[in-house]
Amino acid sequence: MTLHPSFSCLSFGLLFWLLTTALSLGTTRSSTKDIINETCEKCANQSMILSYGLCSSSLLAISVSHSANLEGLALVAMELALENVTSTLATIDKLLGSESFDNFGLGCLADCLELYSDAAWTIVNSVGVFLSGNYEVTRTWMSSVMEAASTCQQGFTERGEVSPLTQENYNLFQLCGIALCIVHMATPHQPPSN
Ligand SMILES: *[C@@H]1O[C@H](CO)[C@@H](O)[C@H](O)[C@H]1NC(C)=O
Ligand SMILES: *[C@@H]1O[C@H](CO)[C@@H](O)[C@H](O)[C@H]1NC(C)=O
Ligand SMILES: CC(=O)N[C@H]1CO[C@H](CO)[C@@H](O)[C@@H]1O
Repeated sequence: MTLHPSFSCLSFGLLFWLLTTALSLGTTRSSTKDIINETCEKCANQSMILSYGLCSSSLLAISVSHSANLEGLALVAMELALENVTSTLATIDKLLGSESFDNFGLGCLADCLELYSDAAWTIVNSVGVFLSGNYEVTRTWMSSVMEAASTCQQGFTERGEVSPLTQENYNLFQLCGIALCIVHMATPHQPPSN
C-alpha cells in the first residue's frame, strides 16, 4: 500500500502551514486570552455527544491553541483529525496484513480503508474551504467525516463483532464534532433586527 507516505508528507506539510496560519489568526486578537476550556465547555454543553475531556486535553496539548481565537482552534481541531486519519490508515493497513480476520472482517476493514482515505481528502478540502470563508460547507464536510467514522464502526457491530477500530472511530468522531462546533461558534450570525 503506497497511500501512507504521501498522506504523511501532506499531513506534516499541512501541519506546519496550519499552525503558522492559526498563529497569525490568533495573534490578530488584541488580548490573547486562553479560550480553550471555555470553548470546550460550551461545545460539551451544547451537545450530548461531545466530550469536554477529550476536547480540552486535545487542544491544550497543542501550544499554538493557547493564543488562538475560534478560527485558530477550529484549524487545530481539523489538523488533529487529519493526523488521526493518517495514523488510522496505517493501522488499518497493518490489520489487513495481520491474517487474523475472516472474510467478513477483511471486508469491513477494506470499507474502513476507503472511508478513511476519503476522509483525509475531505478534511484537507474542508481546511481550504474554511480559510476561504465558507463555514457552511466546512460544517457539511466535517459532519460527513463524522458519518464516515460511524459507518466504519457500524460495519463490524452490525454483525455483533467488536470493531478493532473502536477507539480510532471514537476519536475521529469527537475531533470532527469539536471542529464542527467551533466552526459553528465562529460563524457570523444574522444581527437581530432591533
Ligand atoms: C483548563 O482545564 C484543565 C483541565 O481540564 C485545567 O488543568 C487547566 O488549568 C484549565 N486552564 C484554564 C486556563 O482554566
Ligand atoms: C455549561 O453548563 C454548566 C451547567 O449547566 C454551566 O454552569 C456552565 O456555565 C456552562 N458553561 C458554558 C461555557 O456555557
Ligand atoms: C494516533 C493518534 O494521533 N491518535 C490521537 C487521535 O486523537 C486523540 C484525541 O485528540 C488522541 O488522544 C490520539 O492520540
